[in-house]
Amino acid sequence: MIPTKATAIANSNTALIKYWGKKNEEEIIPMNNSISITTDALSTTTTVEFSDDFTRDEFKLNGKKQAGTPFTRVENHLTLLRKIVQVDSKAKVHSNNNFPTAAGLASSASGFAALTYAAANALGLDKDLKELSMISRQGSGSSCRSFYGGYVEWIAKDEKGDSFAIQLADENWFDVRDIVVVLKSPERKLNTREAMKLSMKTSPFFSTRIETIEENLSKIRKAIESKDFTLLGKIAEMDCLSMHSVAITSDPPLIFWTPETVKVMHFVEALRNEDLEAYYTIDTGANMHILTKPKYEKEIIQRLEDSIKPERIISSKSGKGVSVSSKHLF
Ligand code: 2P0
Repeated sequence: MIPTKATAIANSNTALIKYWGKKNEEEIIPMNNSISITTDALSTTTTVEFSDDFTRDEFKLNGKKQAGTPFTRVENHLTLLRKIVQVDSKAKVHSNNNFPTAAGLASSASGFAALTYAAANALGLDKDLKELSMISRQGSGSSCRSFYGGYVEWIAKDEKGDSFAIQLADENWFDVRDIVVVLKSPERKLNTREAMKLSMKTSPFFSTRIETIEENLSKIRKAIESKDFTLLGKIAEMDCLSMHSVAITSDPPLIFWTPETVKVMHFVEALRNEDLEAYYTIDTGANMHILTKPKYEKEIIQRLEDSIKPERIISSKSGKGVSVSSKHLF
Protein backbone atom coordinates (compact mmCIF):
# COMPACT_ATOMS: atom_id res chain seq x y z
CA MET A 1 0.00 0.00 0.00
CA ILE A 2 2.15 2.90 -1.29
CA PRO A 3 1.99 5.87 -0.82
CA THR A 4 0.29 6.16 2.57
CA LYS A 5 0.01 9.92 2.87
CA ALA A 6 -1.56 12.44 0.48
CA THR A 7 -2.97 15.96 0.47
CA ALA A 8 -5.84 17.17 -1.69
CA ILE A 9 -7.53 20.50 -2.33
CA ALA A 10 -11.19 20.81 -3.30
CA ASN A 11 -13.32 23.83 -4.04
CA SER A 12 -16.86 24.31 -2.87
CA ASN A 13 -19.74 24.50 -5.36
CA THR A 14 -22.91 26.55 -5.68
CA ALA A 15 -26.00 24.74 -6.94
CA LEU A 16 -27.90 26.40 -9.79
CA ILE A 17 -30.41 23.53 -9.76
CA LYS A 18 -30.59 22.26 -6.21
CA TYR A 19 -30.35 18.78 -4.75
CA TRP A 20 -33.21 18.48 -2.26
CA GLY A 21 -34.40 14.99 -1.34
CA LYS A 22 -33.04 11.47 -1.63
CA LYS A 23 -34.36 8.39 -3.42
CA ASN A 24 -32.05 6.24 -1.31
CA GLU A 25 -30.92 7.53 2.09
CA GLU A 26 -28.18 5.00 2.66
CA GLU A 27 -26.38 5.27 -0.66
CA ILE A 28 -27.26 8.94 -1.13
CA ILE A 29 -29.09 8.65 -4.45
CA PRO A 30 -30.86 11.98 -5.05
CA MET A 31 -34.41 12.44 -6.31
CA ASN A 32 -33.23 14.70 -9.12
CA ASN A 33 -30.17 15.71 -11.14
CA SER A 34 -28.54 18.93 -9.93
CA ILE A 35 -26.21 21.41 -11.63
CA SER A 36 -23.58 23.61 -9.96
CA ILE A 37 -20.70 26.01 -10.47
CA THR A 38 -17.47 25.07 -8.77
CA THR A 39 -16.29 28.22 -6.99
CA ASP A 40 -12.66 29.22 -6.46
CA ALA A 41 -12.85 31.23 -3.22
CA LEU A 42 -14.06 28.61 -0.76
CA SER A 43 -11.85 25.55 -0.51
CA THR A 44 -10.77 22.74 1.78
CA THR A 45 -7.26 21.28 2.04
CA THR A 46 -7.03 17.82 3.57
CA THR A 47 -4.10 15.57 4.42
CA VAL A 48 -4.77 11.88 5.05
CA GLU A 49 -2.25 9.37 6.30
CA PHE A 50 -2.92 5.66 6.83
CA SER A 51 -0.65 3.72 9.15
CA ASP A 52 -0.72 0.43 11.03
CA ASP A 53 0.88 2.35 13.92
CA PHE A 54 -2.34 4.32 14.49
CA THR A 55 -4.74 2.68 16.92
CA ARG A 56 -7.76 4.76 15.94
CA ASP A 57 -8.89 7.28 13.35
CA GLU A 58 -8.34 10.96 14.10
CA PHE A 59 -10.00 13.95 12.45
CA LYS A 60 -8.89 17.54 13.05
CA LEU A 61 -10.73 20.45 11.41
CA ASN A 62 -8.97 23.81 11.43
CA GLY A 63 -6.65 22.47 14.12
CA LYS A 64 -9.43 21.24 16.40
CA LYS A 65 -9.94 17.56 17.15
CA GLN A 66 -13.48 16.54 16.16
CA ALA A 67 -15.84 14.17 17.97
CA GLY A 68 -19.54 13.28 17.60
CA THR A 69 -21.27 13.44 14.21
CA PRO A 70 -18.50 15.26 12.26
CA PHE A 71 -16.01 12.60 13.37
CA THR A 72 -18.37 9.67 12.74
CA ARG A 73 -19.15 10.84 9.21
CA VAL A 74 -15.43 11.02 8.38
CA GLU A 75 -14.73 7.67 10.07
CA ASN A 76 -17.55 5.98 8.11
CA HIS A 77 -16.22 7.42 4.90
CA LEU A 78 -12.69 6.19 5.63
CA THR A 79 -14.14 2.75 6.32
CA LEU A 80 -15.94 2.77 2.97
CA LEU A 81 -12.62 3.55 1.24
CA ARG A 82 -10.74 0.97 3.31
CA LYS A 83 -13.26 -1.68 2.28
CA ILE A 84 -12.69 -0.93 -1.41
CA VAL A 85 -8.90 -1.32 -1.06
CA GLN A 86 -9.23 -4.08 1.54
CA VAL A 87 -6.97 -2.56 4.17
CA ASP A 88 -7.78 -1.87 7.78
CA SER A 89 -5.10 0.65 8.79
CA LYS A 90 -6.39 3.59 10.78
CA ALA A 91 -5.99 7.13 9.48
CA LYS A 92 -5.04 10.60 10.60
CA VAL A 93 -7.04 13.30 8.80
CA HIS A 94 -6.32 17.02 9.08
CA SER A 95 -8.53 19.47 7.21
CA ASN A 96 -8.39 23.23 6.82
CA ASN A 97 -11.13 25.40 5.36
CA ASN A 98 -9.94 28.71 3.92
CA PHE A 99 -13.22 30.30 5.03
CA PRO A 100 -14.79 30.71 8.47
CA THR A 101 -16.72 27.54 9.37
CA ALA A 102 -18.64 29.55 11.96
CA ALA A 103 -20.07 31.79 9.22
CA GLY A 104 -22.42 28.96 8.27
CA LEU A 105 -20.92 28.48 4.84
CA ALA A 106 -21.32 25.03 3.37
CA SER A 107 -18.25 22.94 3.92
CA SER A 108 -19.43 19.39 3.37
CA ALA A 109 -19.05 19.60 -0.44
CA SER A 110 -15.42 20.75 -0.46
CA GLY A 111 -14.76 18.77 2.75
CA PHE A 112 -15.83 15.34 1.49
CA ALA A 113 -14.36 15.90 -1.99
CA ALA A 114 -10.96 16.74 -0.46
CA LEU A 115 -11.22 13.82 1.99
CA THR A 116 -12.13 11.30 -0.74
CA TYR A 117 -9.41 12.52 -3.11
CA ALA A 118 -6.69 12.63 -0.45
CA ALA A 119 -7.64 9.23 1.00
CA ALA A 120 -7.88 7.64 -2.47
CA ASN A 121 -4.38 8.94 -3.30
CA ALA A 122 -2.99 7.86 0.05
CA LEU A 123 -4.42 4.37 -0.51
CA GLY A 124 -3.13 4.21 -4.10
CA LEU A 125 -6.70 3.70 -5.33
CA ASP A 126 -6.65 3.57 -9.11
CA LYS A 127 -10.01 5.08 -10.07
CA ASP A 128 -11.03 7.90 -12.38
CA LEU A 129 -12.85 11.07 -11.30
CA LYS A 130 -16.28 9.65 -12.18
CA GLU A 131 -15.72 6.63 -9.94
CA LEU A 132 -14.27 8.79 -7.16
CA SER A 133 -17.28 11.12 -7.39
CA MET A 134 -19.48 8.06 -6.79
CA ILE A 135 -17.53 7.19 -3.65
CA SER A 136 -17.51 10.80 -2.42
CA ARG A 137 -21.29 11.08 -2.95
CA GLN A 138 -21.78 8.45 -0.26
CA GLY A 139 -20.04 10.71 2.26
CA SER A 140 -21.98 13.83 1.31
CA GLY A 141 -24.08 14.13 -1.82
CA SER A 142 -23.08 17.59 -3.02
CA SER A 143 -19.35 16.71 -2.73
CA CYS A 144 -19.51 14.67 -5.95
CA ARG A 145 -20.00 17.93 -7.88
CA SER A 146 -16.73 19.38 -6.49
CA PHE A 147 -14.59 16.82 -8.34
CA TYR A 148 -14.75 18.85 -11.53
CA GLY A 149 -14.08 22.50 -12.27
CA GLY A 150 -16.50 24.87 -13.97
CA TYR A 151 -20.05 23.66 -14.57
CA VAL A 152 -21.00 20.26 -13.25
CA GLU A 153 -24.07 18.01 -13.31
CA TRP A 154 -24.78 15.29 -10.78
CA ILE A 155 -26.56 12.48 -12.64
CA ALA A 156 -29.05 11.08 -10.12
CA LYS A 157 -29.07 7.62 -11.69
CA ASP A 158 -27.95 6.44 -15.13
CA GLU A 159 -29.27 3.36 -16.95
CA LYS A 160 -26.79 1.18 -15.04
CA GLY A 161 -28.04 2.57 -11.74
CA ASP A 162 -24.89 4.65 -11.11
CA SER A 163 -25.04 8.10 -9.51
CA PHE A 164 -22.07 10.38 -10.31
CA ALA A 165 -20.94 13.82 -11.47
CA ILE A 166 -19.93 14.92 -14.97
CA GLN A 167 -18.38 18.15 -16.21
CA LEU A 168 -20.62 20.19 -18.53
CA ALA A 169 -17.99 22.89 -19.24
CA ASP A 170 -14.68 23.81 -17.65
CA GLU A 171 -13.84 26.88 -15.55
CA ASN A 172 -12.60 28.87 -18.55
CA TRP A 173 -15.77 28.43 -20.57
CA PHE A 174 -18.03 31.12 -19.19
CA ASP A 175 -17.02 33.76 -16.63
CA VAL A 176 -19.80 34.11 -14.06
CA ARG A 177 -19.12 35.66 -10.64
CA ASP A 178 -20.61 34.31 -7.42
CA ILE A 179 -20.63 36.95 -4.68
CA VAL A 180 -21.23 35.21 -1.35
CA VAL A 181 -23.04 37.52 1.06
CA VAL A 182 -22.43 36.25 4.59
CA LEU A 183 -25.30 37.26 6.88
CA LYS A 184 -25.97 36.53 10.52
CA SER A 185 -27.60 33.09 10.61
CA PRO A 186 -29.86 31.93 13.41
CA GLU A 187 -28.86 28.55 14.79
CA ARG A 188 -30.20 25.76 12.62
CA LYS A 189 -32.81 23.50 14.16
CA LEU A 190 -32.19 20.66 11.74
CA ASN A 191 -29.15 19.73 9.69
CA THR A 192 -29.48 19.67 5.89
CA ARG A 193 -29.85 15.91 5.79
CA GLU A 194 -32.80 15.90 8.20
CA ALA A 195 -34.29 19.00 6.58
CA MET A 196 -34.48 17.50 3.09
CA LYS A 197 -35.96 14.30 4.50
CA LEU A 198 -38.67 16.29 6.26
CA SER A 199 -39.48 18.25 3.06
CA MET A 200 -39.82 15.07 1.05
CA LYS A 201 -42.16 13.54 3.59
CA THR A 202 -44.34 16.53 4.36
CA SER A 203 -44.32 19.27 1.71
CA PRO A 204 -47.31 19.05 -0.66
CA PHE A 205 -45.17 20.83 -3.27
CA PHE A 206 -42.31 18.33 -3.28
CA SER A 207 -43.77 16.20 -6.09
CA THR A 208 -44.50 19.30 -8.18
CA ARG A 209 -40.87 20.37 -7.86
CA ILE A 210 -39.70 16.97 -9.11
CA GLU A 211 -42.24 16.99 -11.98
CA THR A 212 -41.06 20.39 -13.19
CA ILE A 213 -37.32 20.11 -12.60
CA GLU A 214 -36.37 18.47 -15.91
CA GLU A 215 -37.38 21.56 -17.83
CA ASN A 216 -35.17 23.79 -15.66
CA LEU A 217 -32.26 21.35 -15.90
CA SER A 218 -32.39 21.48 -19.68
CA LYS A 219 -32.65 25.30 -19.65
CA ILE A 220 -29.55 25.59 -17.43
CA ARG A 221 -27.64 23.16 -19.67
CA LYS A 222 -28.63 25.28 -22.65
CA ALA A 223 -27.65 28.51 -20.84
CA ILE A 224 -24.19 27.10 -20.07
CA GLU A 225 -23.73 25.80 -23.61
CA SER A 226 -24.71 29.11 -25.20
CA LYS A 227 -23.10 31.27 -22.44
CA ASP A 228 -26.48 32.91 -21.84
CA PHE A 229 -26.08 34.61 -18.45
CA THR A 230 -29.67 35.91 -18.35
CA LEU A 231 -31.16 32.46 -18.80
CA LEU A 232 -28.69 30.93 -16.32
CA GLY A 233 -29.43 33.52 -13.62
CA LYS A 234 -33.21 33.51 -14.09
CA ILE A 235 -33.52 29.74 -13.90
CA ALA A 236 -31.10 29.47 -10.96
CA GLU A 237 -33.14 32.05 -9.03
CA MET A 238 -36.40 30.27 -9.92
CA ASP A 239 -35.01 26.92 -8.79
CA CYS A 240 -33.82 28.45 -5.53
CA LEU A 241 -37.34 29.74 -4.90
CA SER A 242 -38.76 26.36 -5.86
CA MET A 243 -36.53 24.58 -3.32
CA HIS A 244 -37.38 27.11 -0.63
CA SER A 245 -41.12 26.83 -1.40
CA VAL A 246 -40.81 23.15 -0.64
CA ALA A 247 -38.82 23.90 2.52
CA ILE A 248 -41.25 26.56 3.75
CA THR A 249 -44.26 24.27 3.23
CA SER A 250 -42.69 21.39 5.18
CA ASP A 251 -44.23 20.42 8.51
CA PRO A 252 -42.85 21.97 10.68
CA PRO A 253 -41.86 24.77 8.26
CA LEU A 254 -38.21 25.21 7.34
CA ILE A 255 -37.64 28.91 6.93
CA PHE A 256 -33.95 29.48 6.28
CA TRP A 257 -34.34 33.20 5.57
CA THR A 258 -33.99 36.13 7.94
CA PRO A 259 -35.20 39.70 7.34
CA GLU A 260 -31.69 40.40 5.95
CA THR A 261 -32.08 37.61 3.35
CA VAL A 262 -35.29 39.19 2.08
CA LYS A 263 -33.58 42.58 2.06
CA VAL A 264 -30.87 41.19 -0.23
CA MET A 265 -33.54 39.64 -2.48
CA HIS A 266 -35.04 43.10 -3.00
CA PHE A 267 -31.56 44.59 -3.35
CA VAL A 268 -30.85 42.18 -6.24
CA GLU A 269 -34.20 42.99 -7.86
CA ALA A 270 -33.35 46.71 -7.63
CA LEU A 271 -29.94 46.06 -9.26
CA ARG A 272 -31.73 44.48 -12.21
CA ASN A 273 -34.00 47.48 -12.54
CA GLU A 274 -30.85 49.57 -12.94
CA ASP A 275 -29.43 47.23 -15.56
CA LEU A 276 -26.85 45.77 -13.20
CA GLU A 277 -27.81 42.24 -14.10
CA ALA A 278 -27.70 39.91 -11.09
CA TYR A 279 -29.66 36.99 -9.63
CA TYR A 280 -29.61 35.34 -6.22
CA THR A 281 -29.55 31.80 -4.97
CA ILE A 282 -29.77 30.56 -1.37
CA ASP A 283 -28.99 27.23 0.30
CA THR A 284 -29.91 26.13 3.81
CA GLY A 285 -28.93 29.25 5.69
CA ALA A 286 -29.43 32.97 5.67
CA ASN A 287 -26.34 33.48 3.47
CA MET A 288 -26.85 34.29 -0.17
CA HIS A 289 -25.05 33.98 -3.46
CA ILE A 290 -25.36 36.81 -5.96
CA LEU A 291 -24.62 35.66 -9.50
CA THR A 292 -23.46 38.37 -11.85
CA LYS A 293 -21.26 39.23 -14.83
CA PRO A 294 -17.60 40.17 -14.18
CA LYS A 295 -18.21 43.79 -15.29
CA TYR A 296 -20.79 44.39 -12.51
CA GLU A 297 -18.92 42.66 -9.67
CA LYS A 298 -17.10 45.68 -8.19
CA GLU A 299 -20.13 47.96 -8.29
CA ILE A 300 -22.35 45.34 -6.63
CA ILE A 301 -19.80 44.70 -3.87
CA GLN A 302 -19.57 48.46 -3.23
CA ARG A 303 -23.35 48.76 -3.00
CA LEU A 304 -23.55 45.75 -0.68
CA GLU A 305 -21.00 47.35 1.63
CA ASP A 306 -22.89 50.65 1.58
CA SER A 307 -26.45 49.48 2.01
CA ILE A 308 -26.52 45.91 3.37
CA LYS A 309 -23.30 45.88 5.41
CA PRO A 310 -23.03 42.07 5.57
CA GLU A 311 -20.74 40.24 7.98
CA ARG A 312 -18.51 39.35 5.08
CA ILE A 313 -18.42 39.35 1.28
CA ILE A 314 -16.53 36.61 -0.57
CA SER A 315 -16.39 36.85 -4.32
CA SER A 316 -15.69 33.79 -6.44
CA LYS A 317 -14.95 32.94 -10.03
CA SER A 318 -15.60 29.57 -11.49
CA GLY A 319 -12.91 27.32 -9.99
CA LYS A 320 -10.99 24.13 -10.71
CA GLY A 321 -11.79 20.59 -9.73
CA VAL A 322 -9.93 18.51 -7.15
CA SER A 323 -6.12 18.49 -7.14
CA VAL A 324 -3.29 17.00 -5.11
CA SER A 325 -0.71 19.07 -3.27
CA SER A 326 2.76 18.25 -1.99
CA LYS A 327 2.27 20.59 0.98
CA HIS A 328 1.02 18.28 3.71
CA LEU A 329 -0.76 19.72 6.75
CA PHE A 330 1.26 17.49 9.12
C1 2P0 B 1 -27.29 21.70 -3.14
N1 2P0 B 1 -27.73 21.45 -0.71
O1 2P0 B 1 -27.65 21.22 -4.22
C2 2P0 B 1 -28.30 21.66 -2.01
C3 2P0 B 1 -29.07 22.93 -1.90
C4 2P0 B 1 -28.28 22.32 0.26
C5 2P0 B 1 -29.31 23.14 -0.43
O2 2P0 B 1 -26.47 19.75 -1.38
O3 2P0 B 1 -27.18 14.66 3.08
O4 2P0 B 1 -24.61 18.43 2.59
O5 2P0 B 1 -24.71 14.99 2.97
O6 2P0 B 1 -26.00 14.43 0.92
O7 2P0 B 1 -24.58 17.32 0.32
C6 2P0 B 1 -26.40 20.12 0.87
O8 2P0 B 1 -26.51 18.76 1.02
O9 2P0 B 1 -26.29 16.66 2.02
C7 2P0 B 1 -26.89 20.44 -0.47
P1 2P0 B 1 -26.03 15.11 2.25
P2 2P0 B 1 -25.35 17.79 1.48
O10 2P0 B 1 -26.17 22.23 -2.97
